[in-house]
Amino acid sequence: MSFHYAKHHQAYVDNLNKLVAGTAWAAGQPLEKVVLESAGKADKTAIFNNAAQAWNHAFFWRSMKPGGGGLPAGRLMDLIGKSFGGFDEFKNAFLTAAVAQFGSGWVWLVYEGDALKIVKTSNADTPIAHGQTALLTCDVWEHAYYLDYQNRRKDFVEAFLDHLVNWEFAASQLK
Ligand code: MN3
Repeated sequence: MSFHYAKHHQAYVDNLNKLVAGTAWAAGQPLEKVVLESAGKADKTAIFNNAAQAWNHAFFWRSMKPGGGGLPAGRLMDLIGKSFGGFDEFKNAFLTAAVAQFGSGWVWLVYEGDALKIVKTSNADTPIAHGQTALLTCDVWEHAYYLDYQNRRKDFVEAFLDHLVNWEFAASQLK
């Protein structure tokens, strides 16, 4: 995690700062605004990739806490029951999506249309560029797990769900 935070996340932030320097629309603007204004624009791909990766990583760190895991509570647990049929079903669906993401990307729990969904995004893509409210994410790029888990992506995502997930943070993102 320290390598991931200090090297990978830092590189996206440094690259983004270089790319937006001197641009009136992006320099000094909120990160989410830069992500939304560069999404889907062919002439802004490099800025989108670095801005979205900076946003996704910041969200990933907030999706975890020391001694996390366990079960969500309250409205979030109710929504998990309604949307997936139960917590175990949610967990299986999240793990399946994480393993199924081909190549680099992210697995997310999102809130859309009064239901929860699990979505995968490729590379830097992010649910906020698709009008979805992100509640939780796990980075499934190889750099996220290879130092500790080598090829065992599923073991990494299981450890994330069992020991790291910050359900209070996820609940706080519900609107
Ligand atoms: Mn990463």
